[in-house]
Amino acid sequence: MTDFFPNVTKPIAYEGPDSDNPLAFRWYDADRIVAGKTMAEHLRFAVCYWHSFSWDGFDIFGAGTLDRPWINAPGDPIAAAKQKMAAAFEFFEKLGAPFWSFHDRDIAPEGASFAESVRNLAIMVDEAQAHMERTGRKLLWGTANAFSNPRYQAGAATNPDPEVFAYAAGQVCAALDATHRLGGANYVLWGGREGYETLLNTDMVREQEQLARFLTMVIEHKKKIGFSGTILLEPKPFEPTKHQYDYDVAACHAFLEKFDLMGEVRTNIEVNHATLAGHDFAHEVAAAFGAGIFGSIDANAGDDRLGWDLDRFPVSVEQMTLGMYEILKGGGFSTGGLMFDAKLRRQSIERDDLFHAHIGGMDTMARSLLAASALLQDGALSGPVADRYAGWDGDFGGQIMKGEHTLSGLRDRAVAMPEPVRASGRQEVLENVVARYIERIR
Ligand code: XUL
Ligand code: CO
Repeated sequence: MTDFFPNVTKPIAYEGPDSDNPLAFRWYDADRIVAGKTMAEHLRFAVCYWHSFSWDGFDIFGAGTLDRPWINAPGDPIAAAKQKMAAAFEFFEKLGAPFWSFHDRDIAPEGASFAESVRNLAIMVDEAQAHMERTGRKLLWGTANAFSNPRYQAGAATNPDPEVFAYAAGQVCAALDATHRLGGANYVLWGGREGYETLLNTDMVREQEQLARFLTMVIEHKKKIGFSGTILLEPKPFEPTKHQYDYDVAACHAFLEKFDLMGEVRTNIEVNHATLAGHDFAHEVAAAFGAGIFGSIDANAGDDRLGWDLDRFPVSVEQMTLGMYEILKGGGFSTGGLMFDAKLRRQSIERDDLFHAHIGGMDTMARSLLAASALLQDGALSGPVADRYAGWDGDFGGQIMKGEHTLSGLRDRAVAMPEPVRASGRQEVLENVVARYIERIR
């Protein structure tokens, strides 16, 4: 057992809201029962490999800043990858998050050829399997990095060159096989560079047809190998390309409907991607449940002023309560969970900062779960919403929806009727209700 985190000598424990211990949970109490399930069962926390273990703090303006001795550790690339994995599993275990997630290239170095990359991945999947058996950690999802290598400069599935499509297909096949071997609960396809910069060089209709063909092949392969996890698309409106095809949940829904892929694929909603698309997090969750394609969550956040993907750990209980409320209302997670696709600020250079970030994120989500669950159980919001639509449950509203009235019939009726009576939308009352539930969490 390695000791990359010597300051954390025992697993992070729940100590309650009055604790001042920075290395303890104040709200996340894994075994506490909330609405019939433990907090751990509701929240299904996962740590991501890439931001936490493969990123040293570099940005487009400068080199890495973070103390990450497991990155580029001495020895050959496989020995270095094994050191990194040892650090990751030491962290997962000490934090007490039950799940993790990875891209193929996070855990295994890309080789000089495709065949070597596949061999590297197989070695590291064996290594991961041993760590998972030893520590009891589980895989929330795996994915392929089909966007970093220059070969993917013009996309993977949506590349104008079928040779690149074929290479990406091979890579995703290997990553899906790896996810299956590790018992992954889901497999994610985030668009990466599946989008475009300018219509001057792009055939958008053709590229989306290619994307559908690719996804169809992924589904076929999933069935062929007997992978029982869920295939998830992760919407994002832009970055890295100017126009990403999987813009938001609505765009993914239209895409799945158009190419007859409904029922096979769901969505992995990232909070910061929702806000970049001009939506609230809660909106995207509600849209996904409405369309029957809710899958999982990347639990990070942006910044009110900055219009790029900041991947901050979640700190706003209000924002997350509204999202958790929609998740619980929709029935909660099945194969999905809350995955911290979140990274530290570049000046948070100490290894222990990784613990502080995750503890804060897990406590924020646990508090949000408690508030959301109480709101739901008391019908604090559903009651007023039902009242607001009561007319549609009555005889007249029911007749309209059953198609028993025509446009001209309603015109004749309007001629004979007084002006409809308006009712208050009561938004501020309801905002105060939410605030009260958050204040009262214990
Ligand atoms: C990129 C992003 C990815 C996906 C996995 O914005 O969120 O990390 O979650 O490829
Ligand atoms: Co993400």
